[in-house]
Amino acid sequence: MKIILIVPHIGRKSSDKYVRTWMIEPLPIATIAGLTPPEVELKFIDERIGEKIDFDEYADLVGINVEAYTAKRAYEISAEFAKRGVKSIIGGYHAMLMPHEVKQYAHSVMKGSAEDVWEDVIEDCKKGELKREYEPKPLKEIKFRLPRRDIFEGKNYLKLKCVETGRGCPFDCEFCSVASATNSKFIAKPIDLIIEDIKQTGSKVIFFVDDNIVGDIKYTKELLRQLIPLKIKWISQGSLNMAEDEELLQLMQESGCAGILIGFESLKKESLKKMGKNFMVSMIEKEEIEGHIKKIHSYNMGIYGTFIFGYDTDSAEDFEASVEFAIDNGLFIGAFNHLMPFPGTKLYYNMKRDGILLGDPWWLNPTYRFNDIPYKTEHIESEEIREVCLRARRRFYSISAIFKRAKNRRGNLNSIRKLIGYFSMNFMLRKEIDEKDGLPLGNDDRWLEALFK
Ligand code: B12
Ligand code: SF4
Repeated sequence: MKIILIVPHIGRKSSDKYVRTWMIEPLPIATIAGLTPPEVELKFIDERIGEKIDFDEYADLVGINVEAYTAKRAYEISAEFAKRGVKSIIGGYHAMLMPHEVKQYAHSVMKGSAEDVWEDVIEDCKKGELKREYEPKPLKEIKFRLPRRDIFEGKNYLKLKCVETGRGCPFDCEFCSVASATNSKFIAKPIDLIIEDIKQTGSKVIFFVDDNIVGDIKYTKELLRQLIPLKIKWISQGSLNMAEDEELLQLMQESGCAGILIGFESLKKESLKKMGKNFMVSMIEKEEIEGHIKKIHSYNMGIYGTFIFGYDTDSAEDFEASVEFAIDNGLFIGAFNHLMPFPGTKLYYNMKRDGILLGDPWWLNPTYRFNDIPYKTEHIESEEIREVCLRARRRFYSISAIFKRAKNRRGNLNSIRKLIGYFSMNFMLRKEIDEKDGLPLGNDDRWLEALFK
């Protein structure tokens, strides 16, 4: 039996060149490979790194990973294989959140985590009895297995290896796909399995892809203690309340934390309340944010800050103030995104209810372009939201701001490796601002045009 696994690209601006960015091994694929019995032949194609799909290649089944931005391309791929009589199964965040839509474009949909279910898919496929949908096990019942990274052999990825220490997130931010897909549930992986996984990567540079590595502080501390002997460098994502626990910060530093992504999202209490980020509200009330940032930097950890703009409580001046705040506080890198109604999130359904979505479903709309604002608001024009975000990115990644932020030596330049990382990432992201802007989704819109007539 032969299965082809595919990660689609988002889209192409002109000719057939895809914007290359963050060339990291995709963990969902290594995870599926780890669940596949050894007698099944697996092939993996990653369109994002420029690999081409040969639709005439023999396969018993095609497995496609899907996110909102790649949905259009995933459906195109599925349709091409279907023309040749090859069945496809689609899984990933968009499949978890919009299974009814995915089912229209694929033979089968995986509605959640593949652990303990992928084996059934293979057996059903062998018997020619592939089901239209596969239900996941509840998160707490999942039996995690080791991912198989030999599937990436011969591919030109960054040295950074992805490792997962848990799945889901206990928080409930209105705009977040993870919160909706996991129903605000979180499950930690067994520490032994994580350690074994890190060792088998053979790498000393790890990206813990968890949404909040400090979600369960007691567990995190135990994990960090066990990471110390491995002498790795790692990055991850976490909430700002980590700064309230010195022992935690100490352990993060000792275990090799080089930097952490923190979702600040906004510096306005009203907007944070709307998002459901209530723990940040009290930090703003107590004026603790800058102190917390300094504390994290003092442990030699850089900060990747993310900010969101577009709530009706936000003004352009507020967002400009957030950019200056990010520059003044010496953040390593930053993301300045507009509020985005990702399909299946609370925000999406609220906007749908209020009748403010534009071109819905935007992710399939032939006229949609990366960075377009697919909703209208009363207080600010959609085009202005887009402009404000672009301006914010250009200001944050301006040469003067890159050098100003570099003055934060403890957070950004405390080793030669970090110095190289700081300048290369900042200049890469600076270049990416205009490359990604206006990117059409998918390859070919003809087959979708009828849907929007
Ligand atoms: C790591 C990561 C990245 C890395 C990607 C590295 C890589 N090459 O994979 C980077 C930083 C590059 C990245 C970029 C982006 N990301 Co990202 N990312 C993540 C993150 C944090 C972890 C993904 C992961 O590895 N999970 C671990 C794996 C094992 O779990 P899993 O993906 O759920 O997979 C399981 C199931 O879904 C299922 N499954 C998955 N695929 C398939 C396929 C088949 C065939 C089957 C059967 C099953 C199946 O089985 C798996 C095992 O159980 C997720 C959030 C999250 N917690 O998952 C966001 C997330 C996927 N990203 C997201 C977004 C929006 C983006 C960007 C668009 C951000 C931006 N504005 O630029 C870009 C787009 C990237 C692209 N497509 O080109 C959103 C997607 C939302 C959505 N509804 O689509 C997420 C969910 C974050 C969020 N909070 O909303 N991302
Ligand atoms: S935005 Fe971050 S903290 Fe909020 S629910 Fe999503 S993953 Fe959790």
